[in-house]
Amino acid sequence: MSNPYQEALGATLIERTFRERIVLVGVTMGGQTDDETEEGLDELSLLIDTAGADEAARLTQRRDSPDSTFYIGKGKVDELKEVCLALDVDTVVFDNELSPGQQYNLEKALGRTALDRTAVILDIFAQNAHTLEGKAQVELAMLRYRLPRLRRGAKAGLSQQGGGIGTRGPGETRLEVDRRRIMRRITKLEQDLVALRHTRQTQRKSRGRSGLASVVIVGYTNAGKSTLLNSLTRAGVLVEDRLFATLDPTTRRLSLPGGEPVLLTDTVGFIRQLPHGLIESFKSTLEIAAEADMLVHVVDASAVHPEQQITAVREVLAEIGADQVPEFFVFNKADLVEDWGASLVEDHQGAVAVSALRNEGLEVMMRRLADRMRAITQVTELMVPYDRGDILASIHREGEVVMSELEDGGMRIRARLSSASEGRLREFVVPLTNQRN
Ligand SMILES: Nc1nc2c(ncn2[C@@H]2O[C@H](COP(=O)(O)OP(=O)(O)OP(=O)(O)O)[C@@H](O)[C@H]2O)c(=O)[nH]1
Ligand SMILES: [Mg+2]
Repeated sequence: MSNPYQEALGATLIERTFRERIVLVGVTMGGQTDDETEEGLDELSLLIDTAGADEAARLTQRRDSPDSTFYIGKGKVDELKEVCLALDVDTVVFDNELSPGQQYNLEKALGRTALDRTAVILDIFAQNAHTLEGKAQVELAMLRYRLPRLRRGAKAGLSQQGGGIGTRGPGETRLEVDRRRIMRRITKLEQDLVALRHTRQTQRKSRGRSGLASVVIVGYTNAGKSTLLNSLTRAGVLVEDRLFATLDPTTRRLSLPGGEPVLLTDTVGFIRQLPHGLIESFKSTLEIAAEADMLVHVVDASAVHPEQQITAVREVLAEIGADQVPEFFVFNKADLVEDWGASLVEDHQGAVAVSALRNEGLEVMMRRLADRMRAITQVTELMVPYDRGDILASIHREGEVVMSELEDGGMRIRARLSSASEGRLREFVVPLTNQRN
């Protein structure tokens, strides 16, 4: 823009309309510490920043249980209103999940928009979905979230105050129309997604026939999953220092050293308290992880509490039925970590430390991954004499036994073993030529 007047106007417009300012609210409950509440709010602050807004202030309260009307106490609601007035803020966001009723009551009492963490995550997802399937999944999640909250929304809530919610009137009738329209749209989206899921399954089956194993990168949002895929395969996936930059999966072929090529997929990241509705709507995307042969679990080793992020990721994996898939830990952003503490890598068997950004540690990672893949795909046959209970025990401990049979000379076992275990057990391995089929 050349006109200085227009430039100035543009700048003001951006200032006024672009970055909304928001008051954050956190509640410390039960055995939680104040630090945990603050850390939750730090993450919420990142989320609203990603959604395009700024934190103006934060308010916290300690409670035994949520207030059924407002989530926080009435006194705290008054305080919240004063803070909003003083800072000229129109929106508050709770780090906890609000029921539709609580959300409505808060908006009425505050005269402002009251949102929860779920609404912010949905907003980010809506901004970042690009494929047909991603968009449909996000829209479905948003409509399911909106349906029980139809009467809310600061403006709707306020304008209906006079007439009284729940009384039959023009507003109510419109509400019913809206509700029916949304329900029809939900049904349509569900049908579309079933069809898309079907297509995806067919594609997967044909990939399965290609015989390539599927390795899926999972992990907390912003851990560096897309950076890793790019470094390994030059996939050119968008990398951003923002949460949920990736929603739609990308798959590339990756040749492992001395092994078969595999298909490596980068997909949506997880977060603490990932809204259940989103998980439900993203089923077809998340299925990729559940059906993988191996999960590469990328962890940001420079995070304040990497272990908590691991726990959060595992909770989501369990919810989508991917907790039985073998997991390979990759501790990323090693370049940012000076003190590894005693145990991060040691505590997780077979884990490696890398810097996906600087291409460090990736060769070791690839070799380790190749070894793990070999272990889960290749079956070794062993003959173990009866008096070697120690060997039998270590095969069961270190590998996955697919068959064992009593024979004259001892126990014939077929098992999937890592190359390290196979090396140790070399004297018991039956040469291919002597194997039974
Ligand atoms: N210092 C450092 N930064 C890294 C490393 N790997 C990734 N990053 C940065 O971390 C941020 C997030 O990286 P992404 O690859 O987008 O992370 P992601 O896990 O795909 O994140 P989502 O798709 O948003 O869930 C970016 O700013 C990257 O540049 C690393 O090894 N070291
Ligand atoms: Mg990503």
